[in-house]
Amino acid sequence: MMTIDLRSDTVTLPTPSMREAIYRAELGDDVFGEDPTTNQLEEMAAERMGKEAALLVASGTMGNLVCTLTHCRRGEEVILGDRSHTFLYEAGGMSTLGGIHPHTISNQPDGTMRLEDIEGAIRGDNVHFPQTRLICLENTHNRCSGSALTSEYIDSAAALAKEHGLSVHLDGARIFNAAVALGIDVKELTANVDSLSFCLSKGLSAPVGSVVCGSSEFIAEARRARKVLGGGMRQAGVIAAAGIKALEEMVDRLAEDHENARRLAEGIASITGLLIEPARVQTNIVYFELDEGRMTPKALVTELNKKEVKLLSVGVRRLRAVTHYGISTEDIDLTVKALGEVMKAA
Ligand code: TLP
Repeated sequence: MMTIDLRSDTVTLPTPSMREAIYRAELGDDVFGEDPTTNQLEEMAAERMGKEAALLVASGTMGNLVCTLTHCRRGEEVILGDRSHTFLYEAGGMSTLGGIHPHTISNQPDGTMRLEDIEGAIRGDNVHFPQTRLICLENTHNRCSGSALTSEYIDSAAALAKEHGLSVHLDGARIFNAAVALGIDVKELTANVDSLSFCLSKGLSAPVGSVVCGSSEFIAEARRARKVLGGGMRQAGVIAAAGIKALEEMVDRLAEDHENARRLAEGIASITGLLIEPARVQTNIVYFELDEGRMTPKALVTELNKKEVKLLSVGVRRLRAVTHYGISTEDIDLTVKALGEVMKAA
């Protein structure tokens, strides 16, 4: 029996066509700018995102950090959501390595930050304050049910930033999930941000890599920041080759993952002792809670493991399941069945 691994879309393995492309990739030294496959991926990514240039980096974490270091100097401040991945799960990179001050404001359940909260957080010209430089958005918003931020919201946050002379960075780790869920071209979500980073290695199934996009001038500086972080890779084409296939072949199928996530959410809603609002599930991330007084999420995870289903426990009562390439409708039904059995026995 195959394990149904719903811990994350990061567990996806490269597709056969990616493996073939990796094998056949034309290679060179990318630190000299001579890896043709990396150059091709970067051009393709920039074009897809409607930006002048792009840069391949090792991970989403590195992408966000490279961008933050490029936008801000030591002692400057970034406004970001209190449930953002950058604030919660990137080891405090901006302060550890950049001396950059994170200023968190509340994320709303739909992943946005209220514009009035952002405006209220922007520092005035006063010697006591760090200087605000950057606003970070996240789309889809991982901790906020994988919700998709609309282009209208992003554009209004960007207009506010512009009014105050600030830049906007978008953590677009799952930006294609947002575009597919909203039924729009991804460019509509990126048009007014100054930089963005998106992941090849999540729902798009490539084994490694993220891409940072922005103006040519920004990317030239970002290249230096990547080098500082030890991220200048040599025959990076072995990574880029899979990334090209990810962009060519894996974007449209994300709709399947969204359908499976909705099916899972509805299944969970039918199980006594599990709490979920299925309407919140717009993309491939499903959060749900255990009713009070029931087993702990860790115990639930252990029991499910015995039935070859893997989920992530992410809080006192909260769990997460993420759908992805390789997970079928049948797997979802088996997961709902396993959850029902475990809850019945609890
Ligand atoms: N998210 C991972 C874990 O770190 C939680 C996951 O399984 O969801 N931005 C967002 C919105 C992310 O969800 C992630 C990874 C990243 C950035 C970082 O990407 P990597 O793991 O490539 O450094």
